[in-house]
Amino acid sequence: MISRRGVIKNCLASLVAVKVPTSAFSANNVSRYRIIAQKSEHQFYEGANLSDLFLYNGSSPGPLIVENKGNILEVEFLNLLDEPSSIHWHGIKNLNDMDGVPGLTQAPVEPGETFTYRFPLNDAGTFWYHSHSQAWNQVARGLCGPLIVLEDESSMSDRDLIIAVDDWLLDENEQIHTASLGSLHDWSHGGRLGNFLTINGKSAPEIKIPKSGKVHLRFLNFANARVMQFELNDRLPMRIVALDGAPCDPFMRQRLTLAPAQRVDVQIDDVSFVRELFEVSTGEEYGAATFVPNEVNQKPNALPRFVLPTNNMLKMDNAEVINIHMQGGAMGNLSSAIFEGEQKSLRELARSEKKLWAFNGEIGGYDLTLAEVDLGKTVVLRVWNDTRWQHGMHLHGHHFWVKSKEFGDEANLVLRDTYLMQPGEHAELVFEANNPGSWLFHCHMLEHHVSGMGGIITVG
Ligand SMILES: [Cu+2]
Repeated sequence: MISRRGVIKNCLASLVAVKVPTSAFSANNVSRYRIIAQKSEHQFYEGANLSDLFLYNGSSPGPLIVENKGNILEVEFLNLLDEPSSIHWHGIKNLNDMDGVPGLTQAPVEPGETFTYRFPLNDAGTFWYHSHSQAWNQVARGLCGPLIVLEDESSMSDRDLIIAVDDWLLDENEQIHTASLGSLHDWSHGGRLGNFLTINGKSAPEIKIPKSGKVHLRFLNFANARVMQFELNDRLPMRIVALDGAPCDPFMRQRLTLAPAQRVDVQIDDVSFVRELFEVSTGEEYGAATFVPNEVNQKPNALPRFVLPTNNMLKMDNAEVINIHMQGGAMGNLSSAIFEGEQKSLRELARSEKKLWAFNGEIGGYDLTLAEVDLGKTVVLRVWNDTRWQHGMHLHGHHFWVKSKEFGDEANLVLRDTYLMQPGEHAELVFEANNPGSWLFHCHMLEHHVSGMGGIITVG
């Protein structure tokens, strides 16, 4: 790895707007950006103390990247933290060596070092990027941002809005509650749950919307572990048009559920009555944001275009079935598991290794291979959540089909990259193994992943 520390540090002052003009470099629609991870201060609301966070380019969330399908995204990532980092491009069916998982797909990006991510954007949709290095710590401190790929528009319409939600665990001075980072209680229960909700980096912000007509809302959940639920005022209906960046057959709901890392795109036919957004997962209506009609925003009703996937009939004959029995955590039925080749009691694993969760009796890690499958095979991940906790299961490098029960009891066949499983649920995640490499399959409650809930599927 080549260090360009000296060069980069000299340019720091000019790095606020990250996009390097493409015209200066342009070749085959390569869009170049520079993203810097660094300690930064951020104000969550007017009058608040400045919070010390880890941020990309000093902003929370990280800078919005909007690109067009077919472009090549090139990001020079500079790590100015005191610890290694990396960027994972969540939901992108990426080249394996650009997937950003240190220890699996690349070396960690050490302090002061750079790494250049370069990959094609083959699918339009709502994606995001985040640290995949000590993610339970670095994402909790703010290292995440939205990545939007448009089907054909040259830029995002004023009717196309980002609703990036996050929850933070803050102390009374609005600082990250660091004493609880790494809490074994959180790791063995529902993960790190915050006490402070933000939308687009702010507490209860005002979001400008057009006075009338259609809008497209892109919800993204950047939280470490909290499953959120949202409603509009008067429970106005929302048309769900895409999940995790993948277009779906539209369906109407009054309430959205978003597990960590999930995205839901909704459209509203007449925004005239939309005034407030509530987070309702606790059973109470928490005012998450207010919508303010904007005089100048009177563009035509053009919404981003989505093209429905056509390959929803995967050939199931000769499909490779991979059974994944998830166990562990508090109040679970896992008494012992294999860790680094040795069978140990869960009590000992918890105490000495901070490992708490297992797949098929084995504590997960980058050395746990769940399966090796041939390129082009249809794969069925037959997953059983045999724990007392919800888990948001994420597959890298692919989307999968799942009969989702996330939006009501009636199963709904959808394409996702992260699926929220209920305690006791059995699910089949079906995908075509068409992207070669070593891919993580893990829980996106980041505390569950670090404590054992993850393994590798090798394609090729
Ligand atoms: Cu989990």
